[in-house]
Amino acid sequence: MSNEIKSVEYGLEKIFEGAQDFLPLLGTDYVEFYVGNAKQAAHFYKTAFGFQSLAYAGLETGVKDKASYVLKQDKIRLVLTTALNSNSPIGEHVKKHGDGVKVIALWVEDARKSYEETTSRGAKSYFEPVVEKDENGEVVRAGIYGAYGETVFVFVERKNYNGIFLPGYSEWKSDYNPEAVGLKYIDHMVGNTGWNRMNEAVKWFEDVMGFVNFLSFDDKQITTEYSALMSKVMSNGNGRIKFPINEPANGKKRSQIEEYLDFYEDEGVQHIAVATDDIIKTVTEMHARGVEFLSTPPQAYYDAIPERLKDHMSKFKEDINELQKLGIMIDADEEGYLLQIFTKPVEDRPTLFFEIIQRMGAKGFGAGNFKALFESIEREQALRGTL
Ligand code: TYF
Ligand code: FE
Repeated sequence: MSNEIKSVEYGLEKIFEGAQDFLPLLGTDYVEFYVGNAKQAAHFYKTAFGFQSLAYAGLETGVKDKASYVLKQDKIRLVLTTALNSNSPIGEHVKKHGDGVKVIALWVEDARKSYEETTSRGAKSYFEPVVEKDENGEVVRAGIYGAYGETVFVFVERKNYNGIFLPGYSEWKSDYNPEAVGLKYIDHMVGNTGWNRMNEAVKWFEDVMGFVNFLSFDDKQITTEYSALMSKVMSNGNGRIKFPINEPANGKKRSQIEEYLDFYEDEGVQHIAVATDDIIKTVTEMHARGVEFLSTPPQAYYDAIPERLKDHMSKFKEDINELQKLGIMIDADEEGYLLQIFTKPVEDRPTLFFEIIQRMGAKGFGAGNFKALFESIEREQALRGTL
């Protein structure tokens, strides 16, 4: 299936040749979750995902209405925030959605300009540029509402800030420091939109953010016996930031996207894909720490791998048996291959989950794995009675 999808047609180099990127992005700065109990969520991400304690803001640091724990692993920063009283927008968010991603923070050279360029193109303001200072320097931030649900984007300009995270946060020194599991950076973050909403979200990314649609999968490509969905991958100018967007499609049974929309009670972030350069080591370690992954694809899936890898087989370093034992999936495109695996949802509501991905040259999203992946998700849906 992956052979049918030609990323070259949408080559970013071509699209951006001569064009001006009005929103240059340096990377993902942090991802902030609104959760019911940030202390316990932080413990989970440290223990199970190997994140390290970085910073804290809450009662002890003079913040009265919320507590935030900041975790770090290589280039990834997660912020887990909870409300400290009942009349908080954070609590409202959790009441409606359960735990989930609220803020996608993007690292920029110029937060004011990012805010002006996007709001002048139609973005709705979340908050105007604010300058935050402490003895370690200055940070400028500004926020806009995003393309789906209540998810927002915050632009972060770090000037020459050399504090631990942001002004207002203290260093979080903990005696409990489980080792990292090899997660390196955020490869992509996927959003689920409602019925017939994907193309509006795509247009928002094009018009407001200057992104391009560099891969598309229709419901004929993404279908199983039971359910279907559509997906378009949006990328920024330098190709570093990618936001795929899904929408449910009609099938015999309930699409996993519909299940998400029903339980999140809104559009929102569906999965965060994090990169590793040793997926076998990372996944073995996460398993040992209690992370639950989707069930392993059937034998026939693994039997077909040498055929799928064809030209890349000579470069293929991993032991297929070892990958199979862990349930890791393999896909290839023109440029190379990739290894990926998906966790079960990390909350009681079947909403947000994680993907662990190792790219060995491939720039795609594992289209060749979609069928096996969605069948695995459907097995979970069946257990929940939500298929
Ligand atoms: O990000 C992607 O496109 C892949 C595949 O509901 C995927 O990780 C697509 C849709 C979905 C789950 C995974
Ligand atoms: Fe993904």
